[in-house]
Amino acid sequence: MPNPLYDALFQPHAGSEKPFLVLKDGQTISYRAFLKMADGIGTSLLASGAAPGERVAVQVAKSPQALALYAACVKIGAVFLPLNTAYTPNEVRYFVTDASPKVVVGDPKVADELGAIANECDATLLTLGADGSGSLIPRATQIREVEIADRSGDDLAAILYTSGTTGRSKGAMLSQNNLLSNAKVLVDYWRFTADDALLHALPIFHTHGLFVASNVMLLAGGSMIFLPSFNQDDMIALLPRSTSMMGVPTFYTRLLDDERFDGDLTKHMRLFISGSAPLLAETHVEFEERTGHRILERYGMTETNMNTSNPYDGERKAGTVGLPLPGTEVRIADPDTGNGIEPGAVGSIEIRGANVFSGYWNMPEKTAEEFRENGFFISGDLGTQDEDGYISIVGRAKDLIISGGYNIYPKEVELVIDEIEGVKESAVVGVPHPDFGEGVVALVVPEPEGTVTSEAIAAALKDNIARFKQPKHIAFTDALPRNTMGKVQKNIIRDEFGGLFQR
Ligand code: MCA
Ligand code: AMP
Repeated sequence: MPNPLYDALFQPHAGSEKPFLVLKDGQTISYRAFLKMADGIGTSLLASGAAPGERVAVQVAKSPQALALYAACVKIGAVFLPLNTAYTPNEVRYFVTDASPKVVVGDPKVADELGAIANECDATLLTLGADGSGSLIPRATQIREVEIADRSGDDLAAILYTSGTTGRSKGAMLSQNNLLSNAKVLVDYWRFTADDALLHALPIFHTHGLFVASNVMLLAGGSMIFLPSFNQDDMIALLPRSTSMMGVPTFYTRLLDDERFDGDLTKHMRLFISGSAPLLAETHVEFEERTGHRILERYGMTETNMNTSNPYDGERKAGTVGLPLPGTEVRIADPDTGNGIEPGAVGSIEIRGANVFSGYWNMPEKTAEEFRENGFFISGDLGTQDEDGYISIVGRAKDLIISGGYNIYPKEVELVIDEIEGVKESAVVGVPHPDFGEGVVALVVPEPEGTVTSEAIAAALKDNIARFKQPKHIAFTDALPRNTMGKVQKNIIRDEFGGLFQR
């Protein structure tokens, strides 16, 4: 029975003893062993009610088993719904309620909280810990080879939630074809082969680490040096065994801050790729001076996978995100009308192609708002295109902060702060941060007689929103700067706090 994504990514490796994952301690997991792990997990999922088209929500630490859980979902046709491990139970409740999965897989350490959430939504809770154990993993004797579910390219493979400007997260529905078409283009464009060993230190609950890195390596038949998270010493130790690396800009600035990181350590590397957040041109230049390698920067979104990339051969222009990928149309349009604008001018970056998602889960109106009638998806990013076709991202039409590659929507944080007793209103902005690119700052207006403190605000945020979204600095003011229309002038706040985190 056809299942295009499984047939392309996993099935070709059945029985292969080639190492797929190489772990920090040197242990290797062959493709065959990995697929067997996926069969075990598939057995458990099916027994717990997962079925083709049903969602499986997952909040677990990165491990070989966590990746095999993705493979299992593809095989049985369930819709994989990964969640950031930093999300609080409150945040997870929203996703689970919205997506109504049949199965929730979570860390045994938070089984009580997640169990209660799963219960409320009639889902079954299974557990998977960072060490790869838990009720998701059946005993060896119980493992059966599960059948490959019949799926078409238009069937959903995954839902990934992205925060919304209104504060409500939206589930981007990604079909098998969205993922597969993009993976095929990227393998080709970036010349990945079975000889590649990708240094993988990204989380696997987002597009970058899951689809861009893992799907590409599976399709190429290469191996991944699979680290639980980014750790500087591990990176330095394992770079010499890798041929390629994908990372957010923070990976690159941290490596450059380390004097052990030099040309010798990277001399056999084939490719360094950066994305998810802007890579400063100066990082690009410093990296080349130190290592002789030019980082290849690309641009993508949860809703679209990858859209543009600097070329493998040819000029990798610092400060640009490169050229539209084959099969993807990228245009710069008038943000208000969607009409064409003069070449070189700043406009709305809009995307059309097989990589573009089909819409937001249960949100047809939101979906309609973000597409033009001619099928172009409005990215919310502002950019220009130069005479050679290279795109540069110069700003955002959406009020978004990107911190260490994670997206934070100010509205979501403001809504929580505004609920706190003694707070009249607040404005949350991102300002330059040497490690994370942008750091979150909250400017708070207390009620006239209020006695609210930054400690009280931090305490109230603690259980509500993920740590990475919480302000790294809280300041108070009598009134927010507003223009004559009453709109908060966030640029003034950004200017005021611009130097806060600078070294
Ligand atoms: C951790 N912290 C952060 C972040 N990460 N604060 C702000 N922004 C962050 N990104 C906080 C923690 O809450 C903690 O706070 C302290 O920093 C140390 O935490 P730790 O876990 O030790 O941090 P780390 O391991 O050093 O993590 C930093 C990191 C990580 C390696 C940059 O955030 C990361 O792996 N980022 C990658 C994100 C990613 O994959 N994005 C792709 C999205 P405290 O000490 O105060 O408790 S996909 C996408 O964007 C599109 C599709 C695309 O184009 O790719
Ligand atoms: P996400 O919603 O997590 O998928 O984040 C997508 C957003 O990340 C895009 O809309 C861009 O704003 C940003 N992004 C991704 N890659 C780059 C890049 N190379 N340079 C600048 N911004 C980027």
